[in-house]
Amino acid sequence: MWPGMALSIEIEEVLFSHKSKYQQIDIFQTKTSGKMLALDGIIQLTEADEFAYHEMLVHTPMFAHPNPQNILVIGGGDGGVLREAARHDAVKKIDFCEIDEEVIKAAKKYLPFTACGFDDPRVKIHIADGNEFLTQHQAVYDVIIVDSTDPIGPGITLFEKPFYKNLKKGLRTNGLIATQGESIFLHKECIMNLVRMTRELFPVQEYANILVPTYPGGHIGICLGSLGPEIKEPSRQIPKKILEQLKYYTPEVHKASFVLPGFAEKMLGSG
Ligand code: SPM
Repeated sequence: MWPGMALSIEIEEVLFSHKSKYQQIDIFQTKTSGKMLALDGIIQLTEADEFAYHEMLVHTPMFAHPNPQNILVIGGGDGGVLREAARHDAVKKIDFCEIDEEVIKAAKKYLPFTACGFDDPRVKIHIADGNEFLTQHQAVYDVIIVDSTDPIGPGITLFEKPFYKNLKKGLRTNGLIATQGESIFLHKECIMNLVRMTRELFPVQEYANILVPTYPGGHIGICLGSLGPEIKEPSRQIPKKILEQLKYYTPEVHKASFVLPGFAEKMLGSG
């Protein structure tokens, strides 16, 4: 995924190591970044900076939507996205679809800081393939959030057009999607493809950038599509109760995350 580059994080202890039906799952105690989850050797989160990714992937689409009630989360068995989505009082139901039950089990045991939303009464867990799940759930959701791994291994179909078509079909009027959007420096082809697919399907499409030091390149993006609401600004006041709980997302950061460096703006300008 990033030829010629490596990211090293000093490990103090291996807490969990297991090969599931789908992937190698490892949880480490790091020296300076707290606990860390890796899937197939790729860092998914560290305790030190997971808030940046999870807050932005969730609150950007959730605050762009005027009244998000029915939510679907695909992937993200660590529970970080669920934790953030559950902060919204408007939410009535969260379907959580994860292919690998073993990730959920390991997160509940070793990553309680992300795996804290599974018992919320609004959450229904589905152990299933996200794409197949969507074929049976059409016109249901206000916001769909895809917290995928990279486009290798079990997550590969989540970067393909049939999946994006199904995401659109899963939405109600005025619905939005937000998907893991890789790195503007490291994955140009992949991002251009994501943006092109989203633009072909959605009247509104945007790409946001987030600072996350423990992802390669120190950043990661979100690809967003909307059937109606504008995305680049929150559509409503952010409740004080939520703002006080957050460490990265603010209404100003929401807007600023869409201001991309010149080369990326040019790259994505025409899709
Ligand atoms: N809930 C955490 C799961 C994280 N999902 C995204 C992981 C992406 C890992 N690769 C990042 C590469 C960025 N250039």
